[in-house]
Amino acid sequence: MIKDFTFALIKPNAVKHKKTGPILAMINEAGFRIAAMKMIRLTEDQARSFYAVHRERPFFDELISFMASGPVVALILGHEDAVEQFRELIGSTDPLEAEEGTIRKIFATSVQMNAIHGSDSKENAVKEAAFFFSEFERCNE
Ligand code: DAT
Ligand code: MG
Repeated sequence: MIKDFTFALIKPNAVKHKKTGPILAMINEAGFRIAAMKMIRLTEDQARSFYAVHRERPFFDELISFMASGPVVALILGHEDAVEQFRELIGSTDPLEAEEGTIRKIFATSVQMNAIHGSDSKENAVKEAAFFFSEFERCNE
């Protein structure tokens, strides 16, 4: 089984605006290995489960309808220190605060529509990857 990995989700705004390819190119160029990938449209219930930790936040309902508004691309990405390295590649949650050259700086259109999700811990990477992928759907080569 792949040991050091993170989970990523290219969000509906980026998929809709044909940024999947450019974002995948940045991920590959940064040295991440794609171990699993699929395009899927989340139901609102699935989006609510995925973002359950934020259910008390004022932006939760809007976040859920956005995440269920169109297809997303789910990814398991292998790399040394995958979680930390990937959070660096995507940049801060708010694109106005994201560093130059990061995925969110380039592709986010707002805090909510910030183009991509990246797990915030190893524990959450394991949980989020299991939410989207069975073992059979992962390429561990
Ligand atoms: P991150 O995606 O950087 O881990 P988070 O876990 O704090 O950020 O929030 C999850 C998502 O919720 C984030 O990608 C976009 C949305 N969000 C966060 N803060 C927000 C805010 N102040 N207004 C609207 N949406 C927000
Ligand atoms: Mg988060």
